[in-house]
Amino acid sequence: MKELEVSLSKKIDEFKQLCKPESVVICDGSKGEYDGFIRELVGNGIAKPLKRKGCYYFRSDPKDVARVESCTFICSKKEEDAGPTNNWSEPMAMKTRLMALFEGCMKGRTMYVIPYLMGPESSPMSKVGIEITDSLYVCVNMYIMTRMGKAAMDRIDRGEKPVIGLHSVGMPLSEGIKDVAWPCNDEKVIAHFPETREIFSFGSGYGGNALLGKKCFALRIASSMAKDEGWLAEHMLIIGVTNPEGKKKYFAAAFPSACGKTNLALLKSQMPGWKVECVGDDIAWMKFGDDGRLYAINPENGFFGVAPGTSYDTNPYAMETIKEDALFTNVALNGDDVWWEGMSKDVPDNLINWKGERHDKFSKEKASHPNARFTAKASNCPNIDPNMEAAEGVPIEGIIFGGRRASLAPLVMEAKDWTMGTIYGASLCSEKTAAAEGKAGEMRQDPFAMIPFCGYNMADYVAHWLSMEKTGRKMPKVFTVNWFRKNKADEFIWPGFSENMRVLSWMFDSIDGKVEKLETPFGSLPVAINTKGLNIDEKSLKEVLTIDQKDYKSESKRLIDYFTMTYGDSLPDEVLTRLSKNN
Ligand code: O2Y
Ligand code: MN
Repeated sequence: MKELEVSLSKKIDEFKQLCKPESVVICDGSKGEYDGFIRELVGNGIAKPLKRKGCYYFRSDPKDVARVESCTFICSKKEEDAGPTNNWSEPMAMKTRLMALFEGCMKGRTMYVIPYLMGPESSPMSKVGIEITDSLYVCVNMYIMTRMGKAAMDRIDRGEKPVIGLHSVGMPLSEGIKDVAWPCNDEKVIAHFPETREIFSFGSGYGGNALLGKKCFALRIASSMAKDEGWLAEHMLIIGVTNPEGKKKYFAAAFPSACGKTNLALLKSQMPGWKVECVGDDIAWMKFGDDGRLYAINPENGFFGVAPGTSYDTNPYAMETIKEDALFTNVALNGDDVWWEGMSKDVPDNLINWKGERHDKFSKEKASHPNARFTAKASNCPNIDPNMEAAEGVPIEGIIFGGRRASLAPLVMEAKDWTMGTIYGASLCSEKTAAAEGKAGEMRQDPFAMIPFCGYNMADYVAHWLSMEKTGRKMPKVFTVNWFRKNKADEFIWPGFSENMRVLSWMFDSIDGKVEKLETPFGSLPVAINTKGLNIDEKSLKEVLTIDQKDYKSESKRLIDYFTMTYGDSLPDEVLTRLSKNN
């Protein structure tokens, strides 16, 4: 690796003075380096080799198991720029707090400098980042999740300015302090400075809190960049759908958590002639090209997927992806293999649960944590799209917004125009499951599935979406979907999973003007979808494909109240005017 660029090496020196590590390692992102890091993690007893080739097992501290939204801040100069749905801190006040936390926080540890690229190597839409961390677990995960090392350094050498993130687990090894397998701190802060494009993360070593390329850079900081530069950074999967004639269209889709995003991204079609290929499962960066079409790249290079619920029945491609060279965190151990709820019908004997204790298979306790994860390279995935690395990205013809609603929302509905499509995104909401915090059935509004990830004011974000429509642009068609409609007996009406291919095929044909639609003021509904070979009765099909217009009018009113209460008069007038027409 070449000498570090001057301002970057000054910054690293500054962080070194602050954090006082024992040593500094500049990562080159090579396979040899990764293998060395893994050997060190195994040698220290932090990682356990599994019988799956190249796979390793990690167990976190039980107090550090998920993203910490309450400790996540947007530190813009003006509070209104963070908006009512983000925690805000005045930048100087947050910097003062951070300097105190980071002072000496890496004592006795190594400071790793990780240069990484978000997006394909040759894409002008890709961006560089530097993560400075004291966690080797972060290093090996970043190796899988990003393009780490040379690709990023080359760009920095050519003058590209990286987004710099400082991360510490927040447990200095001062004299007499013994290290633990998963160091962390009870005090956690994940702070974003959108105006200076900086990230500081303290106290957690887990997932989105610590792998700074993901939610912190690719969504919170990137959404702010995208607003300034006229593009979109979205919490969306990207898929390519091919029909039996070999014609292909790309879709991007936003879903709140626990609504089947990875399952749709990795869908294995059972419909003759139809195929789905995956460009990305979580994040899309999208920009209009000179030809007026919207192009998307996946900034990530791997999947950080939820393990529980994943099986050969629900997601065979995910199971294939994690057969080799994957990392597993907080799942259960089954001898020298892994196990989680939903992987098999029967719970194996002699499991060790995610906390390292013997699992009583007859108890109500879960053996794996509900947020247990696998980390795997996208290139391991059998349905990875051949254009994942395309410099120009893939052309998006359809955008899908999906929620989880037991009633009201139909299986699929198409917006008449971009404004209505933007309203579909802004209205996204999800009913909580029994497993989630809060009362089951309780609704959480999650506009664009971006509530935890928007780096600025959500009202401005809606305005940014509306501003995307310009003369000469070929706007993608926008759809709303709901796989989770229930009948009076509280049973899911639609089978979901691979059967969602039928809905994708309807959207595909609708874009080509090949389907008959029922027009309503709220959107266009299918007159029919392909149900050949599907075990669903006429009444249920009708229920899931139609809407009650009276209920939809009340829903428009509810949305107006929610928008007005949350955003006051800062939401674009167009949204409320359009909704008012419909109530
Ligand atoms: O960071 C975590 O612990 C889980 S959050 C996450 C991870 C991967 C993809 N998406 C999410 C999310 O919360 O949307
Ligand atoms: Mn996500």
